[in-house]
Amino acid sequence: VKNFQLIDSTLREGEQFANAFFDTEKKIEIARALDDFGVDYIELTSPVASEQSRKDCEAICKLGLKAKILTHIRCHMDDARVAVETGVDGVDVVIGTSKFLRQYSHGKDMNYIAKSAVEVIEFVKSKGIEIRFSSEDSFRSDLVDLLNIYKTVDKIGVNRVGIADTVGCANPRQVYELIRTLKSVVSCDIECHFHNDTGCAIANAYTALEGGARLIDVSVLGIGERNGITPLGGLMARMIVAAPDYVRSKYKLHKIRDIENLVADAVEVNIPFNNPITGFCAFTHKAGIHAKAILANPSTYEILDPHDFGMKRYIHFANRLTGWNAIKSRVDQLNLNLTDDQIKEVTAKIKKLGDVRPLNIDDVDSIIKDFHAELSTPLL
Ligand code: HCA
Ligand code: CU
Repeated sequence: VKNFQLIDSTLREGEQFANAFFDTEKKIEIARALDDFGVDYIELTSPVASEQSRKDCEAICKLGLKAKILTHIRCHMDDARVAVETGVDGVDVVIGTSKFLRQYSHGKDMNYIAKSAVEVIEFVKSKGIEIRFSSEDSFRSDLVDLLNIYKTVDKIGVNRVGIADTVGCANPRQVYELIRTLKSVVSCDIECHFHNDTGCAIANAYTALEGGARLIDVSVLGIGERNGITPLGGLMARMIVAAPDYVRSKYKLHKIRDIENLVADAVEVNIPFNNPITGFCAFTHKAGIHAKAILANPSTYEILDPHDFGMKRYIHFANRLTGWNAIKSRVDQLNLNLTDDQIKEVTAKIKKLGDVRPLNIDDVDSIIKDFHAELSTPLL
Protein backbone atom coordinates (compact mmCIF):
# COMPACT_ATOMS: atom_id res chain seq x y z
CA VAL A 1 0.00 0.00 0.00
CA LYS A 2 3.05 2.29 -0.02
CA ASN A 3 3.45 4.87 -2.79
CA PHE A 4 -0.20 5.37 -3.42
CA GLN A 5 -1.40 8.59 -5.03
CA LEU A 6 -4.49 10.71 -4.53
CA ILE A 7 -6.77 12.07 -7.21
CA ASP A 8 -9.00 14.63 -5.57
CA SER A 9 -12.34 14.94 -7.31
CA THR A 10 -14.03 17.52 -5.07
CA LEU A 11 -14.24 19.78 -8.11
CA ARG A 12 -15.71 17.06 -10.35
CA GLU A 13 -17.47 14.29 -8.43
CA GLY A 14 -17.98 16.80 -5.61
CA GLU A 15 -19.81 19.16 -7.94
CA GLN A 16 -22.35 16.35 -8.37
CA PHE A 17 -23.18 16.57 -4.66
CA ALA A 18 -26.73 17.80 -4.19
CA ASN A 19 -25.73 21.00 -2.38
CA ALA A 20 -22.67 21.92 -4.42
CA PHE A 21 -22.27 25.12 -6.34
CA PHE A 22 -18.75 26.46 -6.65
CA ASP A 23 -18.10 29.77 -8.36
CA THR A 24 -14.74 30.38 -10.00
CA GLU A 25 -13.24 31.99 -6.95
CA LYS A 26 -14.32 29.11 -4.68
CA LYS A 27 -12.99 26.52 -7.12
CA ILE A 28 -9.62 28.28 -7.16
CA GLU A 29 -9.56 28.49 -3.36
CA ILE A 30 -10.33 24.77 -3.07
CA ALA A 31 -7.80 23.83 -5.76
CA ARG A 32 -5.06 25.82 -4.01
CA ALA A 33 -5.89 24.24 -0.65
CA LEU A 34 -5.79 20.73 -2.12
CA ASP A 35 -2.52 21.50 -3.86
CA ASP A 36 -1.01 22.81 -0.63
CA PHE A 37 -2.21 19.68 1.18
CA GLY A 38 -0.31 17.62 -1.38
CA VAL A 39 -2.81 15.72 -3.50
CA ASP A 40 -1.21 14.39 -6.66
CA TYR A 41 -4.03 15.19 -9.04
CA ILE A 42 -7.02 17.52 -9.06
CA GLU A 43 -9.91 16.40 -11.25
CA LEU A 44 -12.26 19.02 -12.72
CA THR A 45 -15.70 18.88 -14.24
CA SER A 46 -15.88 18.28 -17.96
CA PRO A 47 -15.31 21.41 -20.05
CA VAL A 48 -18.34 20.47 -22.14
CA ALA A 49 -20.64 20.44 -19.09
CA SER A 50 -21.13 24.20 -19.42
CA GLU A 51 -19.45 27.31 -20.74
CA GLN A 52 -18.33 28.39 -17.26
CA SER A 53 -17.04 24.89 -16.46
CA ARG A 54 -14.68 25.20 -19.42
CA LYS A 55 -13.50 28.67 -18.39
CA ASP A 56 -12.95 27.55 -14.80
CA CYS A 57 -10.96 24.57 -15.99
CA GLU A 58 -8.74 26.87 -18.06
CA ALA A 59 -8.32 29.26 -15.13
CA ILE A 60 -7.24 26.47 -12.76
CA CYS A 61 -4.78 25.12 -15.32
CA LYS A 62 -3.14 28.55 -15.39
CA LEU A 63 -2.53 28.66 -11.61
CA GLY A 64 0.72 26.74 -11.93
CA LEU A 65 -0.11 24.29 -9.13
CA LYS A 66 2.18 21.38 -8.25
CA ALA A 67 -0.71 18.96 -8.55
CA LYS A 68 -1.51 17.77 -12.04
CA ILE A 69 -4.83 19.01 -13.36
CA LEU A 70 -7.25 16.57 -14.93
CA THR A 71 -10.57 16.91 -16.56
CA HIS A 72 -13.17 14.19 -16.86
CA ILE A 73 -14.99 13.41 -20.10
CA ARG A 74 -17.20 10.90 -21.80
CA CYS A 75 -15.48 8.55 -24.21
CA HIS A 76 -16.28 10.69 -27.19
CA MET A 77 -14.21 12.70 -29.69
CA ASP A 78 -16.47 15.76 -29.30
CA ASP A 79 -15.51 15.95 -25.63
CA ALA A 80 -11.87 15.03 -26.19
CA ARG A 81 -11.34 17.83 -28.74
CA VAL A 82 -12.50 20.42 -26.20
CA ALA A 83 -10.61 18.85 -23.28
CA VAL A 84 -7.19 18.94 -24.94
CA GLU A 85 -7.51 22.69 -25.54
CA THR A 86 -8.08 23.59 -21.87
CA GLY A 87 -4.47 23.29 -20.75
CA VAL A 88 -4.98 20.20 -18.55
CA ASP A 89 -2.16 17.78 -17.77
CA GLY A 90 -4.41 14.79 -18.18
CA VAL A 91 -7.80 13.59 -19.30
CA ASP A 92 -9.89 10.99 -17.48
CA VAL A 93 -12.15 9.16 -19.90
CA VAL A 94 -15.06 7.10 -18.71
CA ILE A 95 -17.70 4.92 -20.33
CA GLY A 96 -20.38 2.67 -18.90
CA THR A 97 -19.72 -1.02 -19.45
CA SER A 98 -22.39 -2.74 -17.35
CA LYS A 99 -25.45 -4.14 -19.08
CA PHE A 100 -27.56 -1.57 -17.22
CA LEU A 101 -25.65 1.38 -18.60
CA ARG A 102 -25.20 -0.12 -22.03
CA GLN A 103 -28.91 -0.79 -22.28
CA TYR A 104 -30.45 2.21 -20.54
CA SER A 105 -27.78 4.92 -20.78
CA HIS A 106 -25.68 5.15 -23.94
CA GLY A 107 -26.94 2.05 -25.75
CA LYS A 108 -23.56 1.05 -27.23
CA ASP A 109 -22.06 -2.45 -27.51
CA MET A 110 -18.57 -3.49 -26.42
CA ASN A 111 -17.13 -3.32 -29.94
CA TYR A 112 -18.27 0.25 -30.31
CA ILE A 113 -16.88 1.09 -26.85
CA ALA A 114 -13.49 -0.38 -27.73
CA LYS A 115 -13.37 1.45 -31.04
CA SER A 116 -14.20 4.86 -29.60
CA ALA A 117 -11.84 4.28 -26.67
CA VAL A 118 -8.93 3.65 -29.01
CA GLU A 119 -9.76 6.73 -31.07
CA VAL A 120 -10.04 9.03 -28.05
CA ILE A 121 -6.94 7.64 -26.35
CA GLU A 122 -4.77 7.97 -29.44
CA PHE A 123 -6.00 11.50 -30.01
CA VAL A 124 -5.31 12.66 -26.42
CA LYS A 125 -1.91 10.95 -26.40
CA SER A 126 -0.98 12.65 -29.67
CA LYS A 127 -1.33 15.98 -27.86
CA GLY A 128 1.19 14.89 -25.22
CA ILE A 129 -1.49 14.76 -22.54
CA GLU A 130 -1.91 12.00 -19.91
CA ILE A 131 -4.85 9.71 -20.41
CA ARG A 132 -6.81 7.42 -18.15
CA PHE A 133 -9.48 5.04 -19.39
CA SER A 134 -12.13 3.84 -16.96
CA SER A 135 -15.19 1.71 -17.14
CA GLU A 136 -18.23 2.89 -15.25
CA ASP A 137 -20.16 0.49 -13.04
CA SER A 138 -17.22 -1.92 -13.28
CA PHE A 139 -18.52 -4.31 -10.63
CA ARG A 140 -21.71 -5.03 -12.53
CA SER A 141 -19.94 -5.41 -15.84
CA ASP A 142 -19.05 -8.69 -17.49
CA LEU A 143 -15.53 -9.63 -16.39
CA VAL A 144 -14.46 -10.91 -19.79
CA ASP A 145 -15.70 -7.70 -21.46
CA LEU A 146 -13.86 -5.64 -18.89
CA LEU A 147 -10.55 -7.45 -19.17
CA ASN A 148 -10.69 -7.33 -22.95
CA ILE A 149 -11.18 -3.58 -23.10
CA TYR A 150 -8.53 -2.91 -20.45
CA LYS A 151 -6.08 -5.12 -22.34
CA THR A 152 -6.79 -3.21 -25.53
CA VAL A 153 -6.27 0.23 -24.01
CA ASP A 154 -3.20 -0.87 -22.08
CA LYS A 155 -1.59 -2.05 -25.32
CA ILE A 156 -2.03 1.32 -26.99
CA GLY A 157 -0.43 3.00 -23.99
CA VAL A 158 -2.86 4.62 -21.56
CA ASN A 159 -1.24 6.05 -18.43
CA ARG A 160 -3.81 4.47 -16.16
CA VAL A 161 -6.89 2.34 -16.25
CA GLY A 162 -9.65 2.96 -13.76
CA ILE A 163 -12.32 0.88 -12.14
CA ALA A 164 -15.38 2.60 -10.73
CA ASP A 165 -17.90 1.30 -8.26
CA THR A 166 -20.47 3.74 -9.57
CA VAL A 167 -23.37 2.44 -7.48
CA GLY A 168 -21.42 1.57 -4.33
CA CYS A 169 -22.26 -2.12 -4.49
CA ALA A 170 -18.79 -3.63 -4.12
CA ASN A 171 -17.34 -5.14 -0.97
CA PRO A 172 -13.65 -5.29 -0.07
CA ARG A 173 -13.20 -8.94 -1.05
CA GLN A 174 -14.67 -8.32 -4.51
CA VAL A 175 -12.43 -5.29 -4.90
CA TYR A 176 -9.34 -7.24 -3.98
CA GLU A 177 -10.17 -9.98 -6.46
CA LEU A 178 -10.94 -7.64 -9.33
CA ILE A 179 -7.73 -5.65 -8.79
CA ARG A 180 -5.61 -8.82 -8.63
CA THR A 181 -7.17 -10.07 -11.82
CA LEU A 182 -6.81 -6.76 -13.59
CA LYS A 183 -3.20 -6.49 -12.48
CA SER A 184 -2.46 -9.74 -14.23
CA VAL A 185 -3.62 -8.38 -17.60
CA VAL A 186 -2.41 -4.74 -17.67
CA SER A 187 0.98 -3.18 -17.08
CA CYS A 188 -0.16 0.42 -16.49
CA ASP A 189 -1.21 1.88 -13.14
CA ILE A 190 -4.67 1.16 -11.75
CA GLU A 191 -6.94 3.88 -10.35
CA CYS A 192 -10.07 3.25 -8.29
CA HIS A 193 -13.24 5.15 -7.60
CA PHE A 194 -15.63 3.98 -4.89
CA HIS A 195 -19.08 5.25 -4.03
CA ASN A 196 -20.22 4.96 -0.44
CA ASP A 197 -23.84 3.81 -0.72
CA THR A 198 -23.19 0.75 1.43
CA GLY A 199 -20.54 2.32 3.64
CA CYS A 200 -17.54 0.54 2.09
CA ALA A 201 -15.81 3.41 0.29
CA ILE A 202 -12.80 3.72 2.60
CA ALA A 203 -12.43 -0.03 3.12
CA ASN A 204 -12.68 -0.64 -0.62
CA ALA A 205 -10.04 1.99 -1.32
CA TYR A 206 -7.74 0.37 1.17
CA THR A 207 -8.20 -3.15 -0.17
CA ALA A 208 -7.73 -1.85 -3.70
CA LEU A 209 -4.32 -0.56 -2.68
CA GLU A 210 -3.55 -3.87 -0.97
CA GLY A 211 -4.48 -5.60 -4.21
CA GLY A 212 -2.03 -3.47 -6.18
CA ALA A 213 -3.96 -0.38 -7.30
CA ARG A 214 -1.89 2.79 -7.17
CA LEU A 215 -4.36 5.71 -7.26
CA ILE A 216 -7.51 6.46 -5.30
CA ASP A 217 -10.19 8.99 -6.16
CA VAL A 218 -11.28 11.00 -3.13
CA SER A 219 -13.20 14.16 -2.39
CA VAL A 220 -13.23 16.43 0.62
CA LEU A 221 -15.76 15.02 3.11
CA GLY A 222 -16.54 12.43 0.44
CA ILE A 223 -18.99 14.73 -1.33
CA GLY A 224 -20.33 13.45 -4.63
CA GLU A 225 -23.32 11.93 -6.36
CA ARG A 226 -25.85 10.57 -3.77
CA ASN A 227 -23.96 10.05 -0.49
CA GLY A 228 -20.61 10.41 -2.21
CA ILE A 229 -17.27 8.63 -2.48
CA THR A 230 -14.15 7.84 -0.42
CA PRO A 231 -13.46 10.90 1.75
CA LEU A 232 -10.00 12.44 1.73
CA GLY A 233 -9.78 12.77 5.52
CA GLY A 234 -11.14 9.30 6.23
CA LEU A 235 -8.72 7.73 3.79
CA MET A 236 -5.83 9.59 5.42
CA ALA A 237 -6.91 8.16 8.79
CA ARG A 238 -6.84 4.67 7.29
CA MET A 239 -3.55 5.18 5.46
CA ILE A 240 -1.54 6.78 8.27
CA VAL A 241 -2.02 3.52 10.15
CA ALA A 242 -0.86 1.47 7.17
CA ALA A 243 2.00 3.66 5.91
CA PRO A 244 2.79 6.25 8.58
CA ASP A 245 6.10 7.58 7.25
CA TYR A 246 4.87 7.91 3.70
CA VAL A 247 1.65 9.63 4.69
CA ARG A 248 3.29 12.00 7.18
CA SER A 249 6.02 13.04 4.76
CA LYS A 250 3.82 13.43 1.71
CA TYR A 251 0.67 15.16 2.93
CA LYS A 252 0.16 18.21 5.15
CA LEU A 253 -2.18 16.40 7.51
CA HIS A 254 -2.71 19.37 9.81
CA LYS A 255 -4.49 21.10 6.91
CA ILE A 256 -7.32 18.56 6.76
CA ARG A 257 -9.48 20.47 9.19
CA ASP A 258 -9.17 23.74 7.24
CA ILE A 259 -9.90 22.07 3.91
CA GLU A 260 -12.93 20.29 5.32
CA ASN A 261 -14.23 23.52 6.84
CA LEU A 262 -13.68 25.32 3.56
CA VAL A 263 -15.68 22.76 1.61
CA ALA A 264 -18.32 22.26 4.32
CA ASP A 265 -18.99 26.01 4.29
CA ALA A 266 -19.08 26.12 0.51
CA VAL A 267 -21.71 23.38 0.29
CA GLU A 268 -23.49 24.37 3.49
CA VAL A 269 -23.15 21.20 5.53
CA ASN A 270 -21.75 20.51 8.98
CA ILE A 271 -18.76 18.28 9.60
CA PRO A 272 -20.39 14.98 10.68
CA PHE A 273 -20.03 14.37 14.43
CA ASN A 274 -18.47 10.97 13.76
CA ASN A 275 -16.14 12.07 10.97
CA PRO A 276 -12.69 10.48 11.16
CA ILE A 277 -10.12 12.95 12.55
CA THR A 278 -12.29 16.08 12.56
CA GLY A 279 -15.60 14.93 14.04
CA PHE A 280 -15.99 16.98 17.23
CA CYS A 281 -15.50 13.92 19.44
CA ALA A 282 -12.90 12.08 17.32
CA PHE A 283 -10.29 12.40 20.07
CA THR A 284 -12.54 12.68 23.12
CA HIS A 285 -12.26 9.96 25.75
CA LYS A 286 -15.04 9.55 28.24
CA ALA A 287 -15.22 6.38 30.35
CA GLY A 288 -13.16 6.48 33.54
CA ILE A 289 -11.27 3.35 32.58
CA HIS A 290 -10.35 4.81 29.19
CA ALA A 291 -9.39 8.16 30.66
CA LYS A 292 -7.07 6.53 33.17
CA ALA A 293 -5.28 4.51 30.48
CA ILE A 294 -5.10 7.44 28.04
CA LEU A 295 -3.52 9.61 30.73
CA ALA A 296 -0.92 6.92 31.37
CA ASN A 297 -0.26 6.23 27.67
CA PRO A 298 -2.43 7.53 24.80
CA SER A 299 -1.76 4.49 22.62
CA THR A 300 -3.92 2.38 24.94
CA TYR A 301 -7.14 3.68 23.39
CA GLU A 302 -5.95 5.63 20.33
CA ILE A 303 -4.88 4.31 16.94
CA LEU A 304 -4.50 7.85 15.59
CA ASP A 305 -2.35 10.48 17.26
CA PRO A 306 -4.34 13.74 17.18
CA HIS A 307 -1.09 15.73 16.99
CA ASP A 308 -0.43 14.29 13.52
CA PHE A 309 -3.44 16.29 12.39
CA GLY A 310 -2.86 19.40 14.46
CA MET A 311 -5.62 18.30 16.84
CA LYS A 312 -5.72 17.67 20.58
CA ARG A 313 -7.16 14.86 22.62
CA TYR A 314 -9.74 15.68 25.23
CA ILE A 315 -10.61 13.83 28.39
CA HIS A 316 -14.32 14.17 29.03
CA PHE A 317 -14.46 14.26 32.82
CA ALA A 318 -17.82 15.96 33.46
CA ASN A 319 -20.08 12.91 33.50
CA ARG A 320 -21.04 9.99 35.71
CA LEU A 321 -18.73 7.57 33.90
CA THR A 322 -15.74 9.60 35.01
CA GLY A 323 -13.03 8.24 37.31
CA TRP A 324 -10.61 9.69 39.80
CA ASN A 325 -7.69 9.75 37.37
CA ALA A 326 -9.58 12.04 35.02
CA ILE A 327 -10.63 14.24 37.93
CA LYS A 328 -7.04 14.29 39.19
CA SER A 329 -5.91 15.62 35.83
CA ARG A 330 -8.60 18.32 36.05
CA VAL A 331 -7.48 19.20 39.58
CA ASP A 332 -3.96 19.63 38.24
CA GLN A 333 -5.23 21.86 35.44
CA LEU A 334 -7.00 23.98 38.05
CA ASN A 335 -3.71 24.22 39.93
CA LEU A 336 -5.17 22.83 43.15
CA ASN A 337 -3.50 20.51 45.61
CA LEU A 338 -5.41 17.44 46.72
CA THR A 339 -4.22 14.05 47.89
CA ASP A 340 -5.32 10.96 46.00
CA ASP A 341 -7.75 10.08 48.78
CA GLN A 342 -9.27 13.54 48.61
CA ILE A 343 -9.58 13.28 44.84
CA LYS A 344 -11.39 9.97 45.23
CA GLU A 345 -13.74 11.60 47.69
CA VAL A 346 -14.55 14.51 45.39
CA THR A 347 -14.91 12.13 42.44
CA ALA A 348 -17.64 10.33 44.37
CA LYS A 349 -19.50 13.62 44.79
CA ILE A 350 -19.19 14.38 41.08
CA LYS A 351 -20.48 10.93 40.08
CA LYS A 352 -23.37 11.29 42.50
CA LEU A 353 -24.53 14.52 40.88
CA GLY A 354 -23.86 12.99 37.45
CA ASP A 355 -26.40 10.30 38.27
CA VAL A 356 -29.04 12.96 38.73
CA ARG A 357 -28.44 15.18 35.74
CA PRO A 358 -26.01 15.87 32.86
CA LEU A 359 -22.93 17.75 34.02
CA ASN A 360 -20.89 20.44 32.40
CA ILE A 361 -17.33 21.49 33.11
CA ASP A 362 -18.49 24.32 35.35
CA ASP A 363 -20.43 21.92 37.56
CA VAL A 364 -17.37 19.78 38.09
CA ASP A 365 -15.07 22.71 38.63
CA SER A 366 -17.44 24.15 41.26
CA ILE A 367 -17.63 20.84 43.13
CA ILE A 368 -13.84 20.57 43.10
CA LYS A 369 -13.33 24.19 44.18
CA ASP A 370 -15.92 23.99 46.96
CA PHE A 371 -14.39 20.78 48.21
CA HIS A 372 -10.95 22.36 48.17
CA ALA A 373 -12.17 25.50 49.90
CA GLU A 374 -13.82 23.47 52.67
CA LEU A 375 -10.57 21.63 53.28
CA SER A 376 -8.62 24.82 53.74
CA THR A 377 -11.22 26.55 55.92
CA PRO A 378 -10.44 25.75 59.56
CA LEU A 379 -13.39 24.12 61.34
CA LEU A 380 -15.06 26.47 63.82
C1 HCA B 1 -20.52 9.25 -12.64
C2 HCA B 1 -19.25 8.71 -13.17
C3 HCA B 1 -18.24 8.29 -12.16
C4 HCA B 1 -16.95 8.15 -12.92
C5 HCA B 1 -15.82 7.61 -12.15
C6 HCA B 1 -14.50 7.72 -12.84
C7 HCA B 1 -18.64 6.95 -11.52
O1 HCA B 1 -20.54 10.38 -12.12
O2 HCA B 1 -21.52 8.58 -12.79
O3 HCA B 1 -14.40 8.29 -13.91
O4 HCA B 1 -13.52 7.25 -12.26
O5 HCA B 1 -18.87 6.90 -10.33
O6 HCA B 1 -18.70 5.98 -12.25
O7 HCA B 1 -18.13 9.24 -11.13
CU1 CU C 1 -18.51 8.66 -9.19
